[in-house]
Amino acid sequence: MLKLWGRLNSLNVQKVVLALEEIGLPYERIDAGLQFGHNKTPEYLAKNPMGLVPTLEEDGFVLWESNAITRYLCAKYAPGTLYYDDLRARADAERWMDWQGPTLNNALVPAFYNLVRVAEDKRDMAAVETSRVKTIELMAMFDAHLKGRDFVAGGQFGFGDIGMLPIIHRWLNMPCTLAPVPHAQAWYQRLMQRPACQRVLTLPLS
Ligand SMILES: N[C@@H](CCC(=O)N[C@@H](CS)C(=O)NCC(=O)O)C(=O)O
Repeated sequence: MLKLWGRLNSLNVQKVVLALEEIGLPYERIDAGLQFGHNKTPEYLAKNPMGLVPTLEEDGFVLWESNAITRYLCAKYAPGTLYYDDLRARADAERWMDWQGPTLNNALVPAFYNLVRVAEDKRDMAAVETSRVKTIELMAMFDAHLKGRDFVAGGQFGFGDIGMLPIIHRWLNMPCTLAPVPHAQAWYQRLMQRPACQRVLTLPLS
């Protein structure tokens, strides 16, 4: 059986769980990271030298990096559906997915961390504001991309949507003032009709 290490409040873990749930694969998820620990033990580091979550193991094959795991699962278990046959659709989705981590998430982290994980009297509100403004700017780019598209790669739901949903869920539920993103909002509502998305994105931000 597939084994996945990672806590469910991590957006990188959420991507992989969404892929597993959308595909309908049986898997075991073991809580790891932050309050659960385990990710710095020698046993875990032997699988994932970064000591981060998620990590997937499939019959002795170990993979880390959430985007790589998500794409691997979709390519292996959902070719032609979650894993687009069309090379341009695939590249388009990969682009947004790869932009999400180093660009969008890096912009969002200071606001998320301070507003969600830091006690009110210890928050760096200047960092929150810089982060909020930068994320709004980046979200406008994703919103413009979704204009006239039902899904990230066009007309077909696939791994690009899975890769983007957790961070958009986080942003749209942030306790701060957001700018309107009507196309991203409509896409988010469309995805949240899906039973797998409803099952995975249930926890409040933490
Ligand atoms: N690029 C990596 C980033 C992994 C990462 O930063 N994971 C975070 C959670 S989102 C983590 O493990 N943090 C330490 C912890 O949870 O203890 C990926 O996409 O898998």
